Amino acid sequence: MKQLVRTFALVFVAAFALMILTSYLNKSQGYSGGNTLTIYNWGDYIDPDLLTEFEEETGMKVIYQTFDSNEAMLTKIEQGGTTFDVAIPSEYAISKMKEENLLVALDHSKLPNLKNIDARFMNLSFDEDNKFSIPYFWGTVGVVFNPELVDGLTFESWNDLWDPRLKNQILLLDGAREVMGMGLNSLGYSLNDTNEDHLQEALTKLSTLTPNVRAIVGDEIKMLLANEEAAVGLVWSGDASEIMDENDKLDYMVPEEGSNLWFDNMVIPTTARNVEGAHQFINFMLDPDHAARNAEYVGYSTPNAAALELLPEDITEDERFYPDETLTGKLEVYDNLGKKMLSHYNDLFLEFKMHSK
Ligand code: SPD
Repeated sequence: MKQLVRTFALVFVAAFALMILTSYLNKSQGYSGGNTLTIYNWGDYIDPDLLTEFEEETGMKVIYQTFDSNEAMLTKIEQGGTTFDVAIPSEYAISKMKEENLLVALDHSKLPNLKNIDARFMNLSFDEDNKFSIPYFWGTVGVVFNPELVDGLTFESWNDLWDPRLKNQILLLDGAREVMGMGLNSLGYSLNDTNEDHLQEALTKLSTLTPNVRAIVGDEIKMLLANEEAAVGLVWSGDASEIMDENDKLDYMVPEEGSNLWFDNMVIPTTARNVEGAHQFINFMLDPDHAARNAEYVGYSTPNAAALELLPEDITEDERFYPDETLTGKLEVYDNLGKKMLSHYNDLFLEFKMHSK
């Protein structure tokens, strides 16, 4: 009898340990299902109160994971073994995911709040008819600078960043397309250029920037610039807006040669376990009040026309963050350059990073 009780206790303990381990692995690897919803988003890109409200409203449990580049997000989803229900990639990554059949076609009848999105952000070339993706935030790539720390320098051109007075004063966001794009644009080339001579020229030009580069960093770029640890940063517009909220001495500009106009959209990857819940979440984020609060919290520009009505005018009328179509018309959206060329851009960026150390 004692032996039986001991065996039973052992089996019980083993089963309990297995349950805890499985639940830990599921959470850390992005597995979901049942009444959970797993969201995969950029870091610092949602008001956490909205996640709590969504859980309270729907009874679903949200598992939330973050990434810091489209490339990292793509690799993780492509390699499988995860069950992200919602992800928020940028346009060229969406185009690549479509090509690789990694996206679920959306049921628009479950997204009544889609009517709130400004027509300007719908039916874009990377996803016509928004069959697979729904606008979340949009913006530009540009330069944030602290006029008090730049020795009278003004910024109009990408080439201003090469001024020797900026020695060790520039922080760069850690993005292959953004940094390579800056090199290409500074030479007058397109940020979608695939000509090998132009790419090598851009790399050589970027390597001459290294004396001015203090560091290549992730989301901490906001804190470093707001705390005046460096004078200049290559950033996404929404990060600039957040930095300038923290420190109003700073300013943001988009260089005259041109730059990137980007769109981050919500998608449902084919690995989703909770497609119904994913639609509910997307519709929740499209609600004007939720979208406005999210935009105010993260500092990025909302494509939600009804949410714009709820935001203060000093936000919506700031043309640095809500540029009109005359400016955006001059900017370039990243093309999906294909697997080989995207990985070549990454390799060139890695080479530049090695020079910058
Ligand atoms: N910290 C949130 C960053 C989100 C930026 N997305 C921009 C992507 C541009 N390709």
